[in-house]
Amino acid sequence: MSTQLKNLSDFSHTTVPNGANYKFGIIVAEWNAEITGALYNGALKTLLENGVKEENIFSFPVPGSFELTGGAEILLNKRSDIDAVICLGCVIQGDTKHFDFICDAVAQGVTNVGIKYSKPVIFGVLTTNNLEQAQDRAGGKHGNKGDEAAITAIKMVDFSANI
Ligand code: DLZ
Repeated sequence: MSTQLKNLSDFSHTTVPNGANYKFGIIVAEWNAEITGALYNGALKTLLENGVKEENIFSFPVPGSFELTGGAEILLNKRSDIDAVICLGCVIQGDTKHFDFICDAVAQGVTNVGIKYSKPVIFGVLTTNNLEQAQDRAGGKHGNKGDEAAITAIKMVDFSANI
């Protein structure tokens, strides 16, 4: 296979690789559980639909989105056989600066864990102004970002395996 990109438009919607040979962790925040539960169901269904074996999916809850980084770090530290971790959460803007601190921390934290272990750690966290925007992205009119997170995880694991 050539390693040269021809035209980026050729690569914008590449097919999803088969996930049968890979193991995935899913860490889900309990805050805004109605939303994160929908993200989780979407991610799980998408992994299974793309060949990932049920016994190769390891799912764990954490209290809030802030804990997603710690959860991913602990999981990859204890389970070196896991190929990628999908972090799912929903942070909804409130009256205080809490939103900004949590969003910044989890985005940076997820990035850092991925770099530390050289494995895909996927940012499947909704950061919305209100509940309606979150519902729209958790199975509503803008799709389910849990599905997208799962597809990203499979693509990145396959990228890592074949580079
Ligand atoms: C405290 C808090 C607040 C106010 N809002 C959210 C939120 O919208 N989404 C979310 O996932 N978590 C929230 N949390 C909890 C924090 O993520 C975290 O669990 C606590 O600050 C304890 O570290």
